[in-house]
Amino acid sequence: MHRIHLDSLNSRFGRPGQLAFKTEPGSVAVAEIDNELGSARIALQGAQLLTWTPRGEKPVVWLSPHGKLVPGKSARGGVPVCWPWFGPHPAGGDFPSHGFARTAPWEVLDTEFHPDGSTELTFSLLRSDTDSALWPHSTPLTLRVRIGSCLSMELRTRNIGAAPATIGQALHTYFEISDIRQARVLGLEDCEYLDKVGGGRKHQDGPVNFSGETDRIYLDTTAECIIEDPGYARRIHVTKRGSRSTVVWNPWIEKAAKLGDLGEDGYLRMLCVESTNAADDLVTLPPGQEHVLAVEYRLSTLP
Ligand code: TA6
Repeated sequence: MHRIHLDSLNSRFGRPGQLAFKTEPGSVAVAEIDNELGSARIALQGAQLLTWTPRGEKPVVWLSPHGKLVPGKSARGGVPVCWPWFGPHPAGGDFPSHGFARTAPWEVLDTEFHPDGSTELTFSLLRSDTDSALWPHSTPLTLRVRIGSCLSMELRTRNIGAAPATIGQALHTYFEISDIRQARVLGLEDCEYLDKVGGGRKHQDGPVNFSGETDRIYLDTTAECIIEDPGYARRIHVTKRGSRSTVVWNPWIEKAAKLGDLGEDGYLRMLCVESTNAADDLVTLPPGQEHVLAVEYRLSTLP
């Protein structure tokens, strides 16, 4: 990113001691937030939140130590914004998996420094001719992120075109945990899910435990999910709005080795619980309508 652009970002939106925009050589610009309630880093590429650590806590959003930030590739970890489709494109071909928003440039629209000490940034996706070929719709996309003792995000799609637009999307969040073998996810009991590893549609009996590659789209659920982490003696609460599907993913050993960017035993330290509009939960937006996919993450202690 050009020095001038960085200087302009800092003069327009920065606040000494709370919000600064920086970039590593040959990398992308990153907003660094540090307030009394917590800290976070958000890349302007993909408006990808990279890390979030509430004050006095261990990081809650995981970032691979090997997931370098390079132009055109989303970092392994954080919160990739999957849009306007989730997973492989229905038409297949050379459409990028999980859409193009997570690797596209975004701009900062606004910042707000709240009286409670939290910091809020709003980003807007910059469209290009290449992605317009992939996505021939006029659907401005913004992401609002509020960094405090909780983390909240709102992904807003507006259809200003003349035709309906059907979107799939996800806030594809990697949570940091002490050990996947001890962790479990509550809130999805008795849900049906699409098993992307073993195939088929299955029923969830009890909490979700992990003993191998796990890649599931839970259907027709608006439930709060709770990640229980005995090693860190904490729960991570994942609440959502505007979503009726939740994805739970851990690559385990072999898939992690194939991906090659989770680091040594990285799979042990991460767990994706993704608030999505996926599978039979796609959103069809008539002209003039908008849709918000929103999440909030917070901690509580696990006795
Ligand atoms: O959300 C789970 C998933 O769809 C997995 O199947 C796996 O592909 C993961 O996303 C990561 O995808 P990525 O394209 O970021 O490597």
